[in-house]
This record gives sequence, structure tokens and C-alpha cells, in this order.
Amino acid sequence: MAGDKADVLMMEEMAPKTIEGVAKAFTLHKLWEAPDRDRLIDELSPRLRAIAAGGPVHEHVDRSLMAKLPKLEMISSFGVGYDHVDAKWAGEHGIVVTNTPEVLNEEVADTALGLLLCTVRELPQAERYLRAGQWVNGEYRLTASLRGRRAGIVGLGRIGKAIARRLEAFGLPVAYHGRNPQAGVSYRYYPDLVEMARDVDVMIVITPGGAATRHLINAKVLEALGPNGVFINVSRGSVVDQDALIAALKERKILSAGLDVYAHEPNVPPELLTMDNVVLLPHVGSASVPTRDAMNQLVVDNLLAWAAGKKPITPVPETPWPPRRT
Ligand code: NAP
Ligand code: 8YV
Repeated sequence: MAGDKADVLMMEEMAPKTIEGVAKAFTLHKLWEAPDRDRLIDELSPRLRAIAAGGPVHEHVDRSLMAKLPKLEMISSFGVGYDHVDAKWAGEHGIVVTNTPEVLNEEVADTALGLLLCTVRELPQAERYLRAGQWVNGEYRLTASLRGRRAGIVGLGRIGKAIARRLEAFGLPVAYHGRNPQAGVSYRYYPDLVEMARDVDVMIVITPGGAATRHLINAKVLEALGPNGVFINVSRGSVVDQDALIAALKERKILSAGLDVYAHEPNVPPELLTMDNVVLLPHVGSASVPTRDAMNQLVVDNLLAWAAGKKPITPVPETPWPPRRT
């Protein structure tokens, strides 16, 4: 087998640079182009050792797929969040999963702050007002302010800390909630999310998605955030009970929301589209050319490291290296 290119199954259409990078070093199989996906997977089953996953569709790599691929060793996933991959099962079955952390921290934090400013100061609404030619009829209405607010971050990880630094620069006191206090930070830690929601009037969510955080933000949390509360979600749509959020916005239980992520992307509930107290982005947290380039390169580099018999650059915590079956 020496000299043979390993087969790599790509789950969805990734960026051209990733497709090129994978195709150069491996035999690439494009699942999204297969006329019969099950048949392609059956054909590859005796020899497939690696998968490239992640992208706008978030095509799932679940245990039923992995169980069909007895030679599978490696899943290189695009994006820092990997809730579309059953990493626990992979780790237990000797499969390493990699993601693309760190290279997007500052970009996503910039987006979060941009979204916060747009939401509080209604900047997209004001621009729409101008474009609609309404300025000549009078000034845009006065808005809420970021001044005097206290911020609570849900998930003070890599990106959460980058958001916190920006909030500090904007003069906002920062608190945070997570399962554990973070080392090396002086921000106030709240083990109880509702208690933090009561004490802040800006809440920014930046946890992973998946079962452990599903509907972490519910009606009770939003009610505690209160009628002056600004809610920002740049994590995953699954982290928020979307119906409860829509109800809280409608009933003015919170002031406004800025959202980059939704429960069923790319579908956005029509009710949100008609509200004037929300700012809606189409999951663009990391979506700049240089940051996406760095993420795409890391997808390829992780595969190359694995193919060279080295430790992949960014394995996720659920999948130890060297791999072992448990
Ligand atoms: P990270 O460094 O792993 O940080 C995640 C943080 O969430 C940690 O502080 C963790 O603290 C906390 N957390 C995890 N599970 C939790 C739970 N059940 N309850 C409360 N807190 C919990 O990850 P990151 O690199 O900052 O990325 C975070 C997430 O942002 C990604 O997983 C992804 O979903 C999202 N993201 C979105 C975009 C976008 O385009 N909108 C871009 C990049 C990332 P504890 O372990 O102490 O709980
Ligand atoms: C990705 C993200 O662009 O890294 C993540 O977790 O959410 C984004 O940066 C997204 O996963 C791909 O659509």
C-alpha cells in the first residue's frame, strides 16, 4: 500500500481551497455529487480511512455512518464547533476528530461586538430608514445605549475571552457563566445562569452546541434578563429555545436580540423577520476571507499530519491521540 493515496470522503461541498488541498494529497470522494450516497458509502466501506466534514450544511457524521466504515481513522472537521460529529463515539472507537479552533477567535469576537452595537443602537434599522428615503421626513428615532450596561458571557472559552476583552475596552463590566470557573480571569463567575441573567443587561452566548447545551437559554433565563435586556447569540441555534425567544421579544420581556445562528439554518422563523427589535445575520461569525482561508488550511493540514503518521494539529478533547478503542 506504500505510496497509495488514502481515500477521503468529503461530506458536503467545502471551499475550493479545501477541495483542491484534499484532492492534491488524497483520493477525494464527493458525497454531495454521488447519485446514490448509500451506494458510495458501501463501495468505500472496505477501505475508507478519512472523512472531511463541516460547512454550511453541517452534514452529520453520526455513529450509524461511522459504524459502516470499519477502517475509518480520522475525521477532519471545518469549524471550531463540531456538534455535527459524534466525537464521543469516535473517540471510543479509535477515530480521531479534528476541528479548527483559535484561528477564528478574533473574527468571531469582532462579529459579536458588531452585532451587539447594531442591536443596541439599531444601526441596520437606521440604515434601512435612510435608504428608504425617510430621513427627509425626520430624524431616526433615539435608541437604547450600550453606556451603563453590564455584560454576561455564557461560555467564557477561547472566543468568549476575546469577546470579554472587547467589552472591557468598551467600558462594560463583564461576568460569565459556564460549568467551571476559568483560570486567569478576574471577571465575576456565576455558577447559576439565571442569577447572572438577573444581574446583567447584555447577554452574549458563545458555548458549543449539542445535547449538553440544548435550550440552555430558556424562558426563565430570558425573563431574568429583563425588559431592558439585550440578547446576543453567536453560538448555535440549538442553545436557545427559539420559541421562547420569539415569545420574549414579542411580549417585550427582553428589549432586543442580535442573532447569528438559528435552530434550523438556513431557515429563519418568519416571525423574527418582521420584528423591529432584532438584528439577524446569516451565520457569518467567522466569514471573512482570511479567517475562512486559515480554517480551510487547518482542515487540510490536519489530514496531512494524520496521513504522515503524526499527531493531528487540533484533535478535539473527546478523541485522544494516539487513538485507542475503549
Ligand atoms: P471553547 O473554547 O471550547 O469554549 C466553550 C465555552 O463554553 C467554555 O468556556 C465552556 O466552559 C463553556 N461551556 C461548554 N459547555 C457548557 C455548558 N453545558 N454550559 C455552560 N457553558 C458551557 O470554544 P470556542 O472556541 O470559544 O467556541 C465556542 C463555540 O462558538 C463553538 O463551539 C461554536 O458552536 C460557536 N461558534 C460560532 C461561530 C459563528 O459563526 N457564529 C463561529 C465560531 C464558533 P465550561 O467547560 O467551564 O462549561
Ligand atoms: C463555521 C462556526 O463557519 O466555527 C464554527 O463553529 O460556526 C463557523 O465558524 C461554520 O461551522 C460553518 O458553516
